[in-house]
Amino acid sequence: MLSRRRFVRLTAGAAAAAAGGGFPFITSCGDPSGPADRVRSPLLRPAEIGAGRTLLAAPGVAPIAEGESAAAWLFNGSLPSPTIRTRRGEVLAFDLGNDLPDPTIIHWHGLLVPPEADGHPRSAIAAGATYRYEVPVIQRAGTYWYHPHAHHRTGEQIHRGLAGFLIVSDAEEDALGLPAGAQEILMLLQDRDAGAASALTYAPAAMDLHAGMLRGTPFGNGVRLPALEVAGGCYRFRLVNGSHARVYRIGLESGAPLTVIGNDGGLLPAAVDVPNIWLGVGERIDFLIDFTDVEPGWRTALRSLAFDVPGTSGKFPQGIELDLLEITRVDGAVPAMPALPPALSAVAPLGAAASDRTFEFRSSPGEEMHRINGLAFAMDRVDAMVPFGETERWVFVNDSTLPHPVHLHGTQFQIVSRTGGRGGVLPYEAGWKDTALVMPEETVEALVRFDAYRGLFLLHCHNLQHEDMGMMMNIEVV
Ligand SMILES: [Cu+2]
Repeated sequence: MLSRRRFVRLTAGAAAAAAGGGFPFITSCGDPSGPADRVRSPLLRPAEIGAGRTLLAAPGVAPIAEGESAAAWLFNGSLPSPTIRTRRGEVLAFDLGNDLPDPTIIHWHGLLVPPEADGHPRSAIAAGATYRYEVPVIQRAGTYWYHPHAHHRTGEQIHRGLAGFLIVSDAEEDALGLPAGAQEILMLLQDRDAGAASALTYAPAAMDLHAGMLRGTPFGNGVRLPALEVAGGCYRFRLVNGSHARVYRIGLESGAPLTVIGNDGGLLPAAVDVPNIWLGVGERIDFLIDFTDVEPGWRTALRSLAFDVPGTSGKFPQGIELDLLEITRVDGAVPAMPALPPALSAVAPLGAAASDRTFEFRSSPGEEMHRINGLAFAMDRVDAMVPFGETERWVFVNDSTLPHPVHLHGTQFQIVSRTGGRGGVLPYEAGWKDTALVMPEETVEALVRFDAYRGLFLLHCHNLQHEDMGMMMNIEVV
């Protein structure tokens, strides 16, 4: 339950919001291109499918706001792609069909799958072909996602609409009694151009190939400037950063804390209240907000707070303030925050590392070059051979002026230190991670152990332009 102090803080922004006038909500930043950038639309709930069926990638048309549609590339005709719900112990079985004009393949981001099901770009299928996935779900409960991973094409295919949630549940999570149904909010965060004519068109400019595509208008689940009505009580928010390059620093307009319960690899060891959350591309965050003590009509916003990053100047720089989701309390009664146990989940430390590896992420200023240890991705070159079952200490060095969200396939890792930049491991980076945000001047150390499958996996920057331009390596688990 909210303490009195928290209630006061949660409602502190209400008077200011009320004084600012009613709907439509005015964003404080973004592309000032006209009314399209101001009017909010309801956050849609993605369509859902189970763990076995067909995913057909094909051109289509999708609504991006009330009364506006855009040409898109869609899985099964949906924007965002349908949410796949599965459970530990089930089998994830899909036929991917490709009706796009380009090659594609699906990567199940965060999921432990054998290499042939991991969406390595060498597995990409041509237009008209199909690909069969059939993998046991050996995963902890958590917020995972899926998206295309064909080389040089990931940015465009995600941009045009191909990305969705993959939600895994298990008995450990069931026991917590977390908010579900209408009280579970999934939101795929992306930044785009505001207008329907350009929002889903992929045309990166030269600057975009350096910093990555940064645009001025927040979208949630494919909807421009989304809004959400909550009927009091406690809501669970599961967010994926599905943007190209945008780093979000997520907090409530009122400054009230967010109760974080999970991240990339599922539940945290313990819930933690934080004022805001850094979320790099590819990362997920899972938090609770309790609206029990606010009155109908009260309003707030989930916001990305302003922050400074050197080196990303331009029309839509990194670190601008964006109002991601307007939230309005309406009439209704739903349960308050469940009593969370002191320990949410058992996360065993990986222990002492047998060896070290260093990966230096460098983007040369003024050039469209993004490299790891000086190398650009080569489909058939193995860059590191890693022994199965052995714990290693991996050091990610960001030797550039751009954020690099570092993503590893084939396992989940544990972040143990961050030096430089933000200067420490953040409380919501505990537990299991598959993506680590490494800001400029930061060095992040992680313990890594591959103990699910042998074979070829990937380490790459999840800035989609950086990835497409070769900031990626082949990792072979032997
Ligand atoms: Cu990068």
